[in-house]
Amino acid sequence: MTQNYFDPAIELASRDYLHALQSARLIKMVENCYNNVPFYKKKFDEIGLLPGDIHSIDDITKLPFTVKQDLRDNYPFGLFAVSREKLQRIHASSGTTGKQTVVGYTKHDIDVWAHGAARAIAAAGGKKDDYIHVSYGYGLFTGGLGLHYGAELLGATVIPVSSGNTKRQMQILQDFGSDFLCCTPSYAMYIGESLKEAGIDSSKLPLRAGIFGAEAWSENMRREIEKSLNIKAYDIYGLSEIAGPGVAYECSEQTGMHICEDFFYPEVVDPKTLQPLPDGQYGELVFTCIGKEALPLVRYRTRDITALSHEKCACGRTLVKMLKPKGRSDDMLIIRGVNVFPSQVEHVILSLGMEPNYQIVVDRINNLDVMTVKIEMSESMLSDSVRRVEDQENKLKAAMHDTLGISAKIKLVEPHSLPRSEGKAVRVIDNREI
Ligand code: DLL
Repeated sequence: MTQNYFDPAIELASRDYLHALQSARLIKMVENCYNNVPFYKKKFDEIGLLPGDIHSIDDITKLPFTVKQDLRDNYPFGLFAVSREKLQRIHASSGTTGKQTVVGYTKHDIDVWAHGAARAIAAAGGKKDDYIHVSYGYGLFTGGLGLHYGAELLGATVIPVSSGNTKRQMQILQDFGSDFLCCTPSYAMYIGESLKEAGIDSSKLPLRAGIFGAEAWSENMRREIEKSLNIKAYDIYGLSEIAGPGVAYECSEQTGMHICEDFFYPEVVDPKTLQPLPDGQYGELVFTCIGKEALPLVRYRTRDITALSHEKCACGRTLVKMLKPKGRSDDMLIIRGVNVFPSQVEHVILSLGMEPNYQIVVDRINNLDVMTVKIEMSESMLSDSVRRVEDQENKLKAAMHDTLGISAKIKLVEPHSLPRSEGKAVRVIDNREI
């Protein structure tokens, strides 16, 4: 397969070259933090660290961690390292609890971010003559504008549809002949479902590929999307604190996402001991923004659970890969003392041939946690006998118990009765008051 690179000098660079680049950038970044962000000066002073103590990227573990609460405590602009006239854009995270986290970009930072997104589109096979249909939300959320700037930098044609109004999305897919669809995987599923309902044959559309991220999704879900939209589905990762979509992206191999480690230096640490973990071991992903001006975060704990791989990739890229995130440490539910990730529940549902339209409801009844998984039946199941539906419920119950180690109530519900999402899906309703 032909490989597509946007920045071959970086994407194919030797590890020695990357090490030197990362070292030089880390030294500069630490100076910037010390001189321009009082929060970091105080943190460094507290542990007796001077910028001169950092000689290379190998010294990264001397630096303290930053967490989301630090951004909240310094809301809205307290961690910015540049004055107002240098700021070009503000975004904010889509967090559902507490104050939103506000992030800022200089012109240079927007360019850095656009490079990540352009690399992602190119790695998925996007070219200058492609129509890139962007259905991520535009606004404070980084999805829409992130892919938009990436597509423009690549030289492709952007169709900035934004999210919502699925009928219009379908019309544009047909009439404009979009080549690439960019949205959350749950919205891609919904668009696929809506096309089918409208009697539109997706194999007749020019659509070739999709770039889906902003939430965890499984390999099974990838297969579902690829089938229903008749495309190749690529993963893209990012978070507003670090830049936005394009911090990491999948190549033709689809075996993990290459990290733009020339700008965002990754580590995976044990969430309890905070000690770095070797390749292949799952832990919490941590980023240091070695190439950004306005918000140079030091060892930012993302809460995302993944593992790194430096194995040679068949696509030729030397950039380290992060494996598909398993979820977030703060998405993890603790049910009767057992750790449960929504992604595990999704895996069970898909492995039994059902579609990933589900919702997890957790209640506390008589001091006991009760987990109910509502799953939509397919249209064809509706005509099944009660016996067959019960059989399927029992199979799901047994498989949930095997995978999660705890029992769950299973409730098969009517097709289309659970809410659909145009952005990130809401999978969990936790009614416990803890
Ligand atoms: O979701 C940025 C983005 C937009 C990424 C469009 C990809 C595509 P935030 O709203 O700040 O930014 O949310 C960041 O979303 O820490 C992860 O928990 C999750 N996330 C993002 N991409 C993926 C992915 C955007 N590919 C948070 N797989 C992150 C799993 C993802 N989780």
